[in-house]
Amino acid sequence: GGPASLSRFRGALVAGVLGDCIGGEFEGAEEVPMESVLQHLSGLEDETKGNGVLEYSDDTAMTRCVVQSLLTRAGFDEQDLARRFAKEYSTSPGRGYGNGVIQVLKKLSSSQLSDVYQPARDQFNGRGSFGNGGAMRTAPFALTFPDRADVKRFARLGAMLTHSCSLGYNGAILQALAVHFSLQGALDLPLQFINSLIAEMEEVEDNKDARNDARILKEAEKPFCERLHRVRDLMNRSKVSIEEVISELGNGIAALHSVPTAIFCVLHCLQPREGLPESYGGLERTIAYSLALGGDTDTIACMAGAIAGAHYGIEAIPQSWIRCCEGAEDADVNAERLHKLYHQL
Ligand code: 8NA
Ligand code: MG
Ligand code: MG
Repeated sequence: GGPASLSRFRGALVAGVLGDCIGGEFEGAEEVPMESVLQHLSGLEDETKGNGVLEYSDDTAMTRCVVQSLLTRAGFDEQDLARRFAKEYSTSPGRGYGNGVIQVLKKLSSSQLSDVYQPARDQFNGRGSFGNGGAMRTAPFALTFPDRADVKRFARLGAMLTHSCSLGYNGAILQALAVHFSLQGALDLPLQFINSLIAEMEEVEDNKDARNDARILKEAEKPFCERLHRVRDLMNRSKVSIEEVISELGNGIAALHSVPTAIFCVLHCLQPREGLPESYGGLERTIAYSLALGGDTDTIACMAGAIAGAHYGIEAIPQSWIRCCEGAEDADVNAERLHKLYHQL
């Protein structure tokens, strides 16, 4: 479809869920042979499976809160979103949340909270979390607001409810921007796509808080820009090993070690690659490749899935995969609602 078509919205929201559900199998594994990935994926085509046998985790649980809040409030409402996060956690605490964020979610349930951003600020001795929990749930902002300034502003605020370190919320901005550009068809020109992201992040990281956090954590002056330059170097090379991707970009739970990685997965899989089945389309390649990196596989595949889904559209997603994943049908229905809201705003 054309820019911001319904197919792209459905692709983005559904493929994000699939990445989470399918990636859960390998979460935290140090090494994941591609053979195991392909075996896991071909198991999904087995007709006896289906009906949501693969459960979603915190990534999708929180994304669903963002979607419901944006739809119900027809825009961003931090009080409403904070309430939804807290309620979701108290209803299903076993979805695999990060160790730190659980404290925030418990505090957000308190009725006498005057500032919903305060619990996040208190994390890690006042430094805030740099985990990828803000980035993993950020795609709906790109699917709600057509204006790029709004995408950036609300992705940041949405992440800051749990992640007050700039390396956490700037990762959420980067992920939202990647979905935003992909939705416009920008992945048709991959080099322009990565250059646009770098240009945007140059601005986002050009402030005192970001520089201060980067210095304390001994990162480059503009950490996400530096990583995006590495992504551009890697994507211009004809051959890249999994080991190099992991050592250059990372596969961990920090936003800095996973958002640029997810973006690389999408770019790398725009074309057929050795080791991936020829029968696979780009979206299948992206999910498979993300899992083969190991580490925080559900979250990296969730983020890569959302970006890739916005590019390839819903038609690129195998029906059998959708049937296997809890929450995929819901995501499809909600994508249509977001598409309507987006074209109203
Ligand atoms: P978070 O805010 O608890 O951060 C995750 C972890 O990052 C923390 O538990 C800390 O270990 C570390 N961390 C973050 N900020 C700091 C800091 N300033 N100083 C020191 N350490 C810090 O939770 P989140 O929502 O960001 O976490 C998201 C990830 O955790 C997702 O991958 C999600 O799926 C989940 N998860 C991951 C794994 C895994 O093995 N990769 C397992 C279970 C859950
Ligand atoms: Mg998870
Ligand atoms: Mg994870």
